[in-house]
Amino acid sequence: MTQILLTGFEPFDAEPINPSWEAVKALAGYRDAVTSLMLPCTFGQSLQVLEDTVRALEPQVILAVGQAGGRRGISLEKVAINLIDARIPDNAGHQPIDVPVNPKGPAAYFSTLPVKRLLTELKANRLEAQLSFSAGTYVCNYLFYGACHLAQALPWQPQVGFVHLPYLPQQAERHPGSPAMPLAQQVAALGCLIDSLLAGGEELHLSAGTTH
Ligand code: PCA
Repeated sequence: MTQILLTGFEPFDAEPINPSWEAVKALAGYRDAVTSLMLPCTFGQSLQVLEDTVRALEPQVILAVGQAGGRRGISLEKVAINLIDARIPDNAGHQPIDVPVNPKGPAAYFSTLPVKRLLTELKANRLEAQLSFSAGTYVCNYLFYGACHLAQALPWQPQVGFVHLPYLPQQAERHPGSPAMPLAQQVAALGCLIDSLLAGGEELHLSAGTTH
């Protein structure tokens, strides 16, 4: 049975809530495949907790999720870069600037999930979504890069992907002009991604113009 490790982050940046953990929590045990894990929004510790869990659980898929306030719809991240450039301190008060995630690692990793196929499935379910070519330079990109670096060195080579979620409606009220998506839709989107990962299938090599 395929095991999927689904991670979300604790709230950060003075928000009382993080949609990633709210949605990930709602999917614990989904299709007997999902293990939900909350990660601290800190450099260092977030990746350590992920690595410990991956080694214990040996999942075939690591799907990490985070909040991207201000974005519209679901962002399927294609690229993790080897750079930390923190806009604000993390939840432990650390704010690294211009340092690599891993000094010995490559400049970037690509997601090993079939992101274009996943995008077409989200759209077929009338869920607003797009590919993204930047997961930022904060804790989410750090975790995504670290998970990719870890996975390629593990004997069973789990697939790794990252999804950014927009604000929930109650958060957007405090950020005028920011798009929002109800929690039920965010949960449905992650459920749709898990269903299609469990169903399997190859990546679709459509042009970006077709999938955007
Ligand atoms: N979003 C932040 C870190 C935690 C989260 O949910 C980011 O995009 O880096």
